[in-house]
Amino acid sequence: MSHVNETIVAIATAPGQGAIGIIRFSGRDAIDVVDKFFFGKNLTKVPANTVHYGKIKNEDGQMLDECMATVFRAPRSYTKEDSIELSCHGSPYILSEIVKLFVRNGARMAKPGEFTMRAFLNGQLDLSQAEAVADLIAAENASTHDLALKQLRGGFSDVIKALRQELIDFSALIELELDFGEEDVEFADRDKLKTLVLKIQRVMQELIQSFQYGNVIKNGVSTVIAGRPNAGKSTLLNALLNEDRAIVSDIAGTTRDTIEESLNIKGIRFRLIDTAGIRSAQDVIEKMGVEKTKEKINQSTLTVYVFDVTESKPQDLWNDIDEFLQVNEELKLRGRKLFVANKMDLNPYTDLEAYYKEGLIHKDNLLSASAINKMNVEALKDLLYTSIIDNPEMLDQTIIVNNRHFEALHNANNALTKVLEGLDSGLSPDLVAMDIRQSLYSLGEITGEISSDDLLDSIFSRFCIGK
Ligand SMILES: Nc1nc2c(ncn2[C@@H]2O[C@H](COP(=O)(O)OP(=O)(O)OP(=O)(O)O)[C@@H](O)[C@H]2O)c(=O)[nH]1
Ligand SMILES: [Mg+2]
Repeated sequence: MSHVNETIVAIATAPGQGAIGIIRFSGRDAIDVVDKFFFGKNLTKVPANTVHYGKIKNEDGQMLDECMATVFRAPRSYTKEDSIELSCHGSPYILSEIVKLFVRNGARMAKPGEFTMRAFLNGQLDLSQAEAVADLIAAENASTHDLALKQLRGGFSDVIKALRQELIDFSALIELELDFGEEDVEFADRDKLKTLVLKIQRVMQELIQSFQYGNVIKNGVSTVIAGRPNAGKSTLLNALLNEDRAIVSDIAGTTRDTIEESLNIKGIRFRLIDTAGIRSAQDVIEKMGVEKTKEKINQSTLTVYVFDVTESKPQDLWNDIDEFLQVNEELKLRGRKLFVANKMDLNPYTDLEAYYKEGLIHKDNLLSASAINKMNVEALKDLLYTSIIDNPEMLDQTIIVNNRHFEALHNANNALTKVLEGLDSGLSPDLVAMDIRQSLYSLGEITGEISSDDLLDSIFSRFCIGK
């Protein structure tokens, strides 16, 4: 049959952007055809069923992409012919450029189902198996259609997704080893797999830790910014957010109501609440405003009390604290108080230690700053962060963890530990694959992209057909 002599080529992965795109080649000369433009090992000399890194360069020597080439030799391939699968980066543009390069140089585009047809013609599949492949293709389309992913709030979900995808790719390689049964092949690099698992576990542990602090990722740490009128509270809020969110003016009483904005510091979300200035109330309306701010302070996990060093002497600050922060034994244990000595640019020689007060204000919770110049704003962020991370007593008052996520994190972590143990003790690939699947499942629960089709899609799009 003449067509069997031709090398066919097709993009085997689903159309569109993806992490990896696979180009598949089959035919008597497939390995020679690819090798001419593959710069790495000489593919015509490598053993069957091995994977090799290399660069694809076009006729002008211009690099198109870095790829992994999986080399299969007849009859041990899907089509029973010599075959190559090039795993490239998943850009549709790059993939089509590479296919065009090979079509100009010895291959031709495969017709729909042609890989499967060759497998059938070469006796690899019987007809019912060929039909099953067709069914799988249909199923794949339906499931990709349903792939609407729920998202976690906060920045971790993308990280988990990317790591999970890497794990899926490994899993697919291990599943492929299983397909080769008794033959001793290793497509999945065990060392790389280990490194990946450890990397995922590190992220898991960070997450577990942050979830222990009351699901702060989702709900945020309520942080009230309080102080006298004109102290620079709104200026500080803007500096923390790095944008002009609150109106700032030299008129005392600029901020009338509370303003709330969220700020992410190293993965923990802080709900910053800018309040109206408080001072010894002169009239009823003002008294009401003061009460409102006090209430906010009582409900918050953290309070950042801002004072103007040019206006407030130490005794003024201490009086304010007595009056507004209601420091008593009970409250001291509840919300944590941080103090910001603001407008240091106007009074750079301010003696900060003069403001210290036993058990209340000390070097660990008093920070000098110039909000207007953003001086020490980063240090304040660090202080906010450590206030949460280093204070287990904060646990009591933060909102309960999201149990489902917490459980999923633990399950994923445990499954990953099993994967590591399995790898170390040389466990058979099918058992390692099982533990990986369990980890994938738990990871998927966290990001909401749980779908048993994932694995299937990945294996299928890589190994079954090039459309
Ligand atoms: N020199 C100097 N001026 C500042 C600093 N921070 C704020 N200001 C000025 O102080 C004035 C009051 O600032 P705001 O941020 O509006 O103060 P506030 O505490 O929000 O005031 P209210 O909302 O009225 O309670 C404005 O003119 C700011 O430009 C600072 O670090 N240095
Ligand atoms: Mg203000």
